[in-house]
Amino acid sequence: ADLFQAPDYYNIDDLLSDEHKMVRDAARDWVKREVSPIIEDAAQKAEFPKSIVKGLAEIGAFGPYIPEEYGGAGLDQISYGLIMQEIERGDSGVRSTASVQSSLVMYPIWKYGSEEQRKKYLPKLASGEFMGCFGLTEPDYGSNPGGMLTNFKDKGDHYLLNGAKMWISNAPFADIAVVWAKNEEGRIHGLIVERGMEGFTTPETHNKWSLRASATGELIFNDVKIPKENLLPNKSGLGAPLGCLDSARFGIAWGAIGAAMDCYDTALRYAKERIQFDKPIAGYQLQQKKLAEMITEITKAQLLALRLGQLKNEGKATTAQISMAKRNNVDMAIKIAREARQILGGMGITGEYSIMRHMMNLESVITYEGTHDIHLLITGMDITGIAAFK
Ligand code: TGC
Ligand code: FAD
Repeated sequence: ADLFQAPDYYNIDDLLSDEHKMVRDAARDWVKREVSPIIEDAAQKAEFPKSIVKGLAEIGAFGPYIPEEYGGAGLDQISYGLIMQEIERGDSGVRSTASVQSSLVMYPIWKYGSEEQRKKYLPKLASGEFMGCFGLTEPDYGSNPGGMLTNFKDKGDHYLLNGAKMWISNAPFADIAVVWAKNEEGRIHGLIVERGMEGFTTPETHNKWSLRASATGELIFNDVKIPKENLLPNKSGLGAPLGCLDSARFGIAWGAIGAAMDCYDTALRYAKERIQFDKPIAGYQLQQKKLAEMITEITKAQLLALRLGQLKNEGKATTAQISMAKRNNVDMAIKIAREARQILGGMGITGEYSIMRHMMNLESVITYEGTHDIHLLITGMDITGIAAFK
């Protein structure tokens, strides 16, 4: 892994600014130094490596595009994407932590929060002093979050929150949770719930075969008193959480490229060194087909992500365009992981190489932030004008 060469078959670097390359290279070096050496062990032990939180903050992974006045890195969307790509080259679980902190916790506080909320939370989230999580999914409402049951009642000087969220990344250690719940009229609002509030617990989800280096848990609210100033005042309705997902899905479209690059790089190197029947297996057509298709798909995914980044910078990227990139790029990465694993033969199933870990991680990535199917239906709705969800 220390010799990682990032494929750039179409000289995409020429389309990046000096700042993009600087940000990307800083993230790449940090992942090489701080993540790659420890991540296999963390995944085997099913532990989130908390020691890397400070480094994630230093490379700008917490709120890359949040303005500097709130502690963010003040970068553009392509820089955000490149940081996610480099982190996910290390591990999708680490990228999940960064995605959640940036797009699902900092973004809603920045976009939908009051000035007091921004000042109170954003700088601490940017520095990693506070870690956050995002509670949308419930046991009975995954792809269909609009049906959520979690609710809050107005009790005069506070709200009373009840319900449960499931599959929440970062939940077991998060200091704050951005939670989506319905008011008495059934309108969805975002609430900032803090660890320590009475009636709020975050049990960890065990026995995952995927994203093992990321901590996942539930959020349980049992008559939790929420101060009124913790409601996000500036947007409500399902569109509020879906707006956060647009930003997180954009980061995942880039992140998946990183996982794919690492699998390709590992498989290419192995194929050139591994001798069977007296020559390197890279010299056999069957293995070349796999490798040639991998670099083709990575290149297409890079161009899709870059164009999406340009649109996002101009404020023009649509939800459906983001869905297409998330769906295509994650599917590309999981297929490459499966092929790359085979190129390594038996060695491919061990933790000596990163491929099997990427492959298992990507099984979550293809499901969370909208499943592969849901993103297809979003494209279908966009081109036909007919929603086929229900
Ligand atoms: P629908 O009727 O289409 O929309 C409801 C309202 O929302 C508006 N809207 C949006 N607004 C802003 N941004 C968007 N992207 C929006 N998409 C829709 C829409 O205009 C409407 O507004 P209004 O004013 O008319 O009420 O909603 P629907 O219930 O039919 O659902 C559509 C569907 C299926 C696409 C949506 O529910 C969906 O995307 N489902 C997938 C759920 C999902 O992605 N969950 C992810 C949970 S978080 C997570 O997984 C984190 S993983 C950790 C990590 O990131 O690493
Ligand atoms: P379901 O919605 O029950 O889907 C099951 C199957 O049915 C899928 O194949 C789906 O594509 C299909 N399906 C559903 N509806 C339709 C339809 N209309 N037409 C055709 N097929 C359909 N959520 C958060 O809120 N915050 C988090 O931080 C978070 N982190 C996660 C971390 C991990 C490791 C995982 C695995 C999930 C996480 N999630 C999180 C939840 C994630 O977003 C959901 O798992 C996802 O949205 C799918 O919901 P579900 O698991 O309930 O599956």
